[in-house]
Amino acid sequence: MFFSNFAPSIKNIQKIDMTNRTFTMIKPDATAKGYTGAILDQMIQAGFSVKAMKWTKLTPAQAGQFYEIHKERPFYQELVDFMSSGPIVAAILEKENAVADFRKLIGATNPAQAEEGTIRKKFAASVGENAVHGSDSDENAGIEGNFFFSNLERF
Ligand code: FUP
Repeated sequence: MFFSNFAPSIKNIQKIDMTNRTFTMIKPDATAKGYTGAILDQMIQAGFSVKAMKWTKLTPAQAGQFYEIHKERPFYQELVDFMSSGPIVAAILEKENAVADFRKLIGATNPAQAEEGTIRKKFAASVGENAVHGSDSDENAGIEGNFFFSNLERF
């Protein structure tokens, strides 16, 4: 019974199209301030649906691996320390044109430059502690989603 439910879907899951999906994290500053519910609500109100979600905390090694692309940047260590400092919510979200629309919804990396009404404008304190992450390409959305979720944790 168990296997008859799962066996056909294994092939389908491998073929999941990430074109309409993005990956997000609600970062430690926002979870600590109690903004998790309000941020998730804004994402859902904007038309994104949740395909995977977990409440977790990154080790410094895991945060370092996730942000490997920024390894040579001056803010890397600070970023790793911050991202491993408290719990986060990681999620895969689905919507047509997900990556671009989500970047628009969260606003500029620096909340001081973010447009009115965006998640970072409303909930972020600074460029470092900027409340949320959003993937910057379909390819990275796939990589980042795979970093957090197995095929049995996404639907
Ligand atoms: P974004 O794609 O908007 O999340 O921004 P980046 O990929 O450029 O940066 C990733 C994270 O590094 C940011 F969310 C916060 C951190 N960062 C800093 O702390 N200082 C900077 O000057 C730039 C980025």
